[in-house]
Amino acid sequence: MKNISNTHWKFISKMMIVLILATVSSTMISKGNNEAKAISAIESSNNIIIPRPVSYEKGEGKFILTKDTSIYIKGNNEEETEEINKIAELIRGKLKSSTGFELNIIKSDNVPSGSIYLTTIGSEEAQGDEGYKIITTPENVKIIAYRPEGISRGVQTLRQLLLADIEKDTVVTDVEWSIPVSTINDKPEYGYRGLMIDVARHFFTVDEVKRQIDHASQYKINKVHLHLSDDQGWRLEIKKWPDLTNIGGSTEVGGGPGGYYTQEEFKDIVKYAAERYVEIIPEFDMPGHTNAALASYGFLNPDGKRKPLYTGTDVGFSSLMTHDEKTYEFIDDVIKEVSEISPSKYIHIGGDEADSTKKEDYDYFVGRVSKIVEKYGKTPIGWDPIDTSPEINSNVVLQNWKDSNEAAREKNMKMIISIAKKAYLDMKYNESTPYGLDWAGYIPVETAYKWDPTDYAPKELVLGIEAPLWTETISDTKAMDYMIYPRLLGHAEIGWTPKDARDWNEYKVRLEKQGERMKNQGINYYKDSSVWTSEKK
Ligand code: TNX
Repeated sequence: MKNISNTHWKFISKMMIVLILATVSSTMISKGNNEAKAISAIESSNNIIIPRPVSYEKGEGKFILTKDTSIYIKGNNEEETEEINKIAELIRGKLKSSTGFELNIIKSDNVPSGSIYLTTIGSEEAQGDEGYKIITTPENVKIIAYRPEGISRGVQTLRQLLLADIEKDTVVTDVEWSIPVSTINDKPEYGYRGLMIDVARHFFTVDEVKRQIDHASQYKINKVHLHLSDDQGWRLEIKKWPDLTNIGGSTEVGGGPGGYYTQEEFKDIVKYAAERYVEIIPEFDMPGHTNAALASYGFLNPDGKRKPLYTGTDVGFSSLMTHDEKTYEFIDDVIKEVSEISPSKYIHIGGDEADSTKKEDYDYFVGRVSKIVEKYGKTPIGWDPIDTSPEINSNVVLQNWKDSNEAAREKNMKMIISIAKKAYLDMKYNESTPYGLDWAGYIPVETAYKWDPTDYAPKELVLGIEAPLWTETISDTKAMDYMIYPRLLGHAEIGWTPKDARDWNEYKVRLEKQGERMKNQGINYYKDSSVWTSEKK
């Protein structure tokens, strides 16, 4: 100390003051910058894209799509180019119905002015499987992604950059099909963004399911979970046990004719979904929710006799026999057949509301069935309380619909968040909704938007989200649309867009603009009055 002179001290303390001031003011400046950034982000998000992209920067000018526009495609290898070709064909078809243009698809990276270019060349691994970039200049629109899947997600965004008329299925003339000059950089927060359709309570045809896949995929939903069996119906052909569908598939809630998918039809749904980069996840609900199976085969019942078919809406009254090897042989046959025709890595085994199965029997049963699924190379998914079985470990994924998932947390099980009071599409919007149930409360559009999976589970365990449509009260496309839309757009955004980038007031504006698009696609969405005022319908 004694070596430091007075002047030195003065110098040092002056420097410290300068340093402190500099730190304080730079924090203030950067705070100011952040605020400015936030505002400019809102201004520049004068797009209507749902789910909201990670970044959207608007420039000056526009790209105009004309009858002479071509779609150029090129992957890193022949196989990728072929895959991109399929995406190009899909978007060409979509654009054709409203523009009337028959765009050429050309396999080349020598891209002239006036064309669209879809490519994986020069992309970055950090974009992941689903990330993409859309660079629009007056000369070109380029979608670049690390994987063709990312290009497919980008193409869905591209649709939303064009006029809502683009969604019409009749040719619209006298409009300019332009895309604003802009750069979009985007990738999802979660890899699992699902819609569940209960085709057991009411049966829906292959075309009805495809239509829902098509509509959901435009909002980047990438999993469609089919609830294929319940008390009221068994909906997938199992060749070894044909009465499952002959008898178990022959009715539905209310006593209608029901129906089922042959294995060929199921494969057709899977293929249709895969072209849109949507994975079909099959579910057979067990050990409860099994009356349709019990009605099909006597050997599944303690007295050896078939149960009567059921067309009501009660839950919790049926159970498979959990200590009978015939049950497990039967389940093995079912899982074997479905694993052969379903490319998904997942098979959902249900596990909910097994109120007629003793807890210890339930625990044993779900453990055995999970092992069967694993034997066929698949990952089991189950509804809570599957996580509470000591036989269940982190190889199993929990689909969490009630609030509790402590056991899953303790075991480090991955989770899909489907909390009923937020994510259920069969809950009424309000007391005047003509369809749906209300046991988990009313779910207006705002409630369906204002939640996050991390409200229910630690982020590192969350695979993503899923919105289930149970169909006790839903029997046709009109009702299905009404309950799914517009709430699914909110869930899709929760799965895709980071929490910090989401805000109801800003979302509401984008959602309102999506109304015209949904209408042009013939989607019978619920026109929530907090979003669509009467003249904006
Ligand atoms: C509970 S959610 C069920 C379904 C019903 C639904 C009706 C779940 C795993 N089980 O069986 O269809 O409520 O909202």
